[in-house]
Amino acid sequence: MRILILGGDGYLGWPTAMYLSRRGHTVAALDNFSKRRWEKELRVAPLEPVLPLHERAQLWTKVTGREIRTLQVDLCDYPAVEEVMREFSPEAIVHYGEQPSAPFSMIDQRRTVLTQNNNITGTLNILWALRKHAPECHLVKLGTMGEYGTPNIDIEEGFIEIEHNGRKDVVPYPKQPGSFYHLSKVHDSHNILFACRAWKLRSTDLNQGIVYGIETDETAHAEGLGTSFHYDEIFGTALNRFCVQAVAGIPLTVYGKGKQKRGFLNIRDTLRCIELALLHPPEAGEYRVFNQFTEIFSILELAELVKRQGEKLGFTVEIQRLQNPRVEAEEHYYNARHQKLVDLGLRPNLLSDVLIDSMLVRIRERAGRIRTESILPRVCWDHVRPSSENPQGDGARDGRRVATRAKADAVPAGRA
Ligand code: USQ
Repeated sequence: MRILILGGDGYLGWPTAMYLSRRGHTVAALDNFSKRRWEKELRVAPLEPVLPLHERAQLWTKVTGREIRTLQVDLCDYPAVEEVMREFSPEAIVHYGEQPSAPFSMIDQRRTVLTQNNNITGTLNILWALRKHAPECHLVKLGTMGEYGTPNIDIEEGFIEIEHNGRKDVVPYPKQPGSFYHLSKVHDSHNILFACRAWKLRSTDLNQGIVYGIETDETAHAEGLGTSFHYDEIFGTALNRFCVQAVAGIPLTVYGKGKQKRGFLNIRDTLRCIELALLHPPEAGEYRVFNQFTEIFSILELAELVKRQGEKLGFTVEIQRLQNPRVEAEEHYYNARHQKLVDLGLRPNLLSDVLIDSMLVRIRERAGRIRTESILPRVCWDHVRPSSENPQGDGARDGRRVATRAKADAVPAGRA
């Protein structure tokens, strides 16, 4: 298949490009490298240095003899998107090309607008370009389990049958996301559903859970093929962050009660899920949703797993419950269906002590690169901290609350 990976420079985009290239597909990896710019702006960096995309692609060719084309294109630049569609003529697109962080989207007005403009405009441009130049192409779009929020009923895969005043219908599952980032994915989902219906496009929306892990078979192929593994408060996610914190000797940052439950999956399973979606495309006009995760954990359960394994390796690991910087339910019902990818053949790599051990060992080898100052959460959902761009923060509106919060930032709510 001719497959275009959007966001090919990212944590998941680059491993996906190699994985699909190794399986004989013709792969092009596209990116505008904006995440590298945002990293500099926010003074955060991946744990391991990440070679420029074209250098990683050259290295890949050197060690495997296979080619991954690289393209620098901004998805918000419609003529450029059209040009790629015409010229590469993809049979499938894997779309990771969005601003991926919830905390980033909550920093300030500029980042909220940037996140939604960038994500929604990019996806709309792809839909229009597909309509005009590649209407048969299968769009595999990375959505998020966070689109659903944490409702007090079972979460279905995309759609739910409801009965109302004696009549029944199957409708998109209600969305109650928890950040402007997660909302951007909700808006994408609606736009894609409509484009499939109106223009007979075909798409799989993968509502993915939180991905963990540093290594895949392909990143391990040669030094220099590694991916962008983050542990900072902006781009790092729960389990990856906890492993780095354990190595750095920083108490694990559990937000609030830690009873928030989420779906998780190994980075290797992300790649397999993408492949399964590609190998089983939907019909023309079909929009389908797969919930892409393999296990549900509470945040505290994960922290406890990392603590146990870390201590076995000789680290001193404490768990610290911080005042929650987010506005979210800290204790709730959570039961989400995730059957469709299993039906297509997914055999999950479940989270094991061995996997956590191997992450901790690998992180220990790079411990000197950990920027400890980027770990504690400073972005709060319900107030803006003063910054150089916004010296007053929310202070003018509610000085007392900012003062209380600022003092509480990164201060423990209690020890678990
Ligand atoms: N959390 C902590 N401590 C931390 C980091 C996070 O307790 O140090 C908690 C958060 O409060 C939240 C949960 O862990 O309740 C998940 O947070 P996260 O930062 O690991 O993940 P999230 O912001 O939800 O976003 C990540 C990815 C995003 C993807 C999403 C899948 O950044 O791209 O869409 O996971 S999901 O969460 O299923 O929507």
